[in-house]
Amino acid sequence: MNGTDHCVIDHSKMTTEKRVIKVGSRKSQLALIQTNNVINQLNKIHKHVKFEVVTMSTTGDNILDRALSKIGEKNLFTRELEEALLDGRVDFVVHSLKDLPTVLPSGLAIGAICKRDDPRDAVVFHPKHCKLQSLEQLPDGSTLGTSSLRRGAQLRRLHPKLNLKDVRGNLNTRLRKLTESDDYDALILAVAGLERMDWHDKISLPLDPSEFMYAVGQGAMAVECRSNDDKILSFLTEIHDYDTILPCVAERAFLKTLEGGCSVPVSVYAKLIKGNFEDKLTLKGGVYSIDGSRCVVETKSVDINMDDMPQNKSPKYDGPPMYSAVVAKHVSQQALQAAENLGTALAKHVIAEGAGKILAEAKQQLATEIIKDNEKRMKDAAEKNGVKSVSEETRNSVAV
Ligand code: DPM
Repeated sequence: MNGTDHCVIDHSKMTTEKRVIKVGSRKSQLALIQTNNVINQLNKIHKHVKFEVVTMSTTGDNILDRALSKIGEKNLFTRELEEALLDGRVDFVVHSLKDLPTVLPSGLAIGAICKRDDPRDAVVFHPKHCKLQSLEQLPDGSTLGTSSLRRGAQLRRLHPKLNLKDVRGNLNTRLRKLTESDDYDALILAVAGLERMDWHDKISLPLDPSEFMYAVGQGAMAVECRSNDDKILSFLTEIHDYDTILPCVAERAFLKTLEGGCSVPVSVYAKLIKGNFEDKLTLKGGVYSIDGSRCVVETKSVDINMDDMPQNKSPKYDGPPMYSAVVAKHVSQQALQAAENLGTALAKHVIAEGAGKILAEAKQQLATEIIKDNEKRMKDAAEKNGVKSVSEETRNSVAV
């Protein structure tokens, strides 16, 4: 078990009321910025509440030498925090929605999705290319840093003359690797992460999502809590953003139906267009082979009737109604259902168009790579340092 650090942050001037809410967070600078951002939003509404941030490392933070997709587990950045939620050490946890698996452990829910920030991906050029204005202007054979299968597949399709190279670590580490070495000509990163770090000036070129689609949930921060914790759920309502919830529920239903985790070559582009009487939700979704040579991309829309009122229909199980793990009691349940159905229908459509086979092959390819990778690592470790390193390696891959 990792050590946890406690620090009490009194975000309110008034300390008369004793209520303390414990908030779990990863330790990275971006994770803490996101956690404090949510706390600040809540503090504006609930002035007398005190928040205590409990930080911990997750598997994803500890394994830094492999692409996420090669670690072979789904809840890399969330598991340790979810354990803390389930045993009551924390009351809620702030995540990037895109790092939250579509199926959460039983007893947990997404209690809020904050207003979405810019969901686009962006190119961050090496300083030596600072004058360039498009990826086409890079010399053939230039190297792009990304460990995302989704980014990789789209880049291979759009820019076949560029090379790809894995890059891992938090944002600070990645940007250091870009600027302090000659290994990469550019990185592809999410605009939202860079902006939250106040690194607007590092964004060389945001990518148009109608050409380069983003990841499910990208750009939105989410709050995970216990699904039966009514107090926390209603406490979070004010920051739970209608315009963001519906696209994100549709996106997550798409990914869930495809049975994809966070590390599959699946991309989306969603839009909610508000009307006087009806909103229109449109979802475009893509599934790619890892080499980018094949893909299925389709679009579907649904009208969402604003007259539908929130309902407290009692579902089959004990907890609140959930749509792709999201609980939103203040939003029309029919609207949420329509969004979820849209994602599911789009997934079924792309599967019928051949996406199921593409994904199954991608997963098979990944599984083979994981096994090969692990065997090589075990062998290397044994050769280098003898038995001690092998046991260390086993411990790292099993218990971190
Ligand atoms: C997930 C992916 C990546 C993160 C895969 C993907 C990017 C990994 C990489 C699921 N999580 O996007 O296809 O490029 O090697 C992550 C970032 C943010 C949340 C950083 C980033 C910040 C933006 C946000 C890592 N998770 O994508 O540049 O809140 O959406």
